[in-house]
Amino acid sequence: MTTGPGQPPTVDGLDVAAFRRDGHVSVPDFLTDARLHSLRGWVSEIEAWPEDGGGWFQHDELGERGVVRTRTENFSPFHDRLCALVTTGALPAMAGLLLGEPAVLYKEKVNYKHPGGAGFAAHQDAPAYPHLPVSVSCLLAVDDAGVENGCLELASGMHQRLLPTDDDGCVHPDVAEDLTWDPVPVTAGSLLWFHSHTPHRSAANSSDRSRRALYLTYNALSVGDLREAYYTDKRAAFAALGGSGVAGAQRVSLIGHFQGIAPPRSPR
Ligand SMILES: O=C(O)CCC(=O)C(=O)O
Repeated sequence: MTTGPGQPPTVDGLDVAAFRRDGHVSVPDFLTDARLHSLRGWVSEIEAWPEDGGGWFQHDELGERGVVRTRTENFSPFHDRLCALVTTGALPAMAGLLLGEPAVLYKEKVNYKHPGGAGFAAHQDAPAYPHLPVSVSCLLAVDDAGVENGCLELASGMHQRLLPTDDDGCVHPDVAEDLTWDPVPVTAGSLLWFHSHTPHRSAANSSDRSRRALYLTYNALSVGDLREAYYTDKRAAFAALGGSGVAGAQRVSLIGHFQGIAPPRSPR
């Protein structure tokens, strides 16, 4: 880590000043090829975990090509290697620099966005993370992400406040329409950090290539270690919905930003 008078700290290519200005910052080539290869293996393992494993969340969607996995959440207690990657070393250190104080993991997920997988409506993460005033999230790209397979699109410099929302907790469509959206392609093994108030959205995957990404959310440790509280509350909210999905729109979060369709329920 380096610091200079009046300068924000930097670590391994993390441009803290750019993050403060834009509400997001990329770190290209964070993983070596060998580490990326390992990560891809671990992600394939957790994608194949059964629906009901006693702790993690699996969410699926019904796409044009049938039922595909959309998201796995809360995987770190059940996968030692992924747990080490997301809770020790460079990633929490970078989160700490962006937050300005030591950081702790709040939640973790993989979004798979397989071919035909749906996109996400414009939203800020803060309304979906009710225990926290502010957090930072890290997208760790498992595959190259571009416009054709539904990379993130961000509105830069709009992370100072919460924007008006619709009934789903997403940025109100009238407001979203007036924002300037930039696609942010990332290469596999790279990072894209963004603030919990940075508006973002993404399109469906219209390509033949999956667009898998880890999303790791950290908060200031001084606010508390709230991971258990988040997952307890998410489990209760989903139980109240009657499962991970309701007929029609699929629900993967405390807000209704996901634009995919819930698969038909299998009879019990
Ligand atoms: O994976 C994407 O395309 C967007 C994900 C996202 O914004 C979210 O999960 O909150």
